[in-house]
Amino acid sequence: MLIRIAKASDPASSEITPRSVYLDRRTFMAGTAGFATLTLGGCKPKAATSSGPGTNAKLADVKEGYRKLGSADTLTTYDAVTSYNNFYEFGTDKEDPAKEAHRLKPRPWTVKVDGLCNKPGTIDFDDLIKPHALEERIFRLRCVEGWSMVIPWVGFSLGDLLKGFEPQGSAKFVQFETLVRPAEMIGQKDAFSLKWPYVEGLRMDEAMNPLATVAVGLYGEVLPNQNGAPIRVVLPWKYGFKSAKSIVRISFVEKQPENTWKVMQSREYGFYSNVNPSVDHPRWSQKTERRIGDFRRRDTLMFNGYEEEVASLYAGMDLKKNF
Ligand SMILES: Nc1nc2c(c(=O)[nH]1)N[C@H]1C(S)=C(S)[C@@H](COP(=O)(O)O)O[C@H]1N2
Ligand SMILES: [Mo]
Repeated sequence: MLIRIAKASDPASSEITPRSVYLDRRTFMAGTAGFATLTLGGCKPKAATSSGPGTNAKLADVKEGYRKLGSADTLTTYDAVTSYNNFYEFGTDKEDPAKEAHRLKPRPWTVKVDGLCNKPGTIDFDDLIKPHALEERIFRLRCVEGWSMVIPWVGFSLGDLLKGFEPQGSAKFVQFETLVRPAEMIGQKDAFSLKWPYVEGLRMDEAMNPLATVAVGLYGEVLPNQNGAPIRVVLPWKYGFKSAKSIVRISFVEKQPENTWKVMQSREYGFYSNVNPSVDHPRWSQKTERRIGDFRRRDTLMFNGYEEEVASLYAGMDLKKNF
């Protein structure tokens, strides 16, 4: 079986915390860090992850993971998270992935692991996930286009996944590759779109940072196709395009790998792509952003607000040159 789906013996949805309480609880928890167990109205709320509002299968046994948010951060609605997407494999409009991604078959799914590691192979998705406890991790997502969301992902540390393949000392970077299957990904038939497969990469120490996440779900449910089913990465301190979706290959390499948007327009997109309000995109400022669901723009934060967690990765680097 895959990532454990809730059993019939689990509480019926009518017994589960109503969505309004779930969201209130999130607002209430804003500003608190770590893994504290909080209470609401004197009773312990049920696991938030048992109350996903969508129609995908629920994920069972999801623990509370990272959830440090600012006082002005509230969860973006499930509807917005799943209907306003960038996933060019399904088309270039924000509405295209939600409309077209139903063709994608996220099972069976294998991930090929190769390059500089002791345990390469082609691994079935279920076997890949099995050794890892699932956590709900709530992160801001900042797109380079100037909009942002707050998303409750379900997943685990990318570092834990990668360590299982025993990367060698010579592996300085890791590259991710997305599925190419034009019959299911109709945006791949568009000759004027990106070059396929979509590829992305990280320096090894970035990939090992505890915030680097493998996501297999959101809002307590199996990842919707439009969000990168069945497996994607989430790098919350980087612009959204670094977080490659529907991954089929992970390669350990010595040299800095290519990444799709840099290949397309190297003047506009770099390899590091850390959220940085003081480095403008050539065609637009990165100083502010619009949180989907909000009216006003807000200031963009250095490293998307995760400076404390990741700044040391870039000590001594000129982030204006290495954007
Ligand atoms: N394979 C692939 N991954 C991708 C993209 C894409 O077009 N193809 N778009 C990226 C961009 S630009 C963003 S902002 C995020 C959006 O993730 P979401 O739709 O789940 O919010 O996915 C990223 N991952
Ligand atoms: Mo993006």
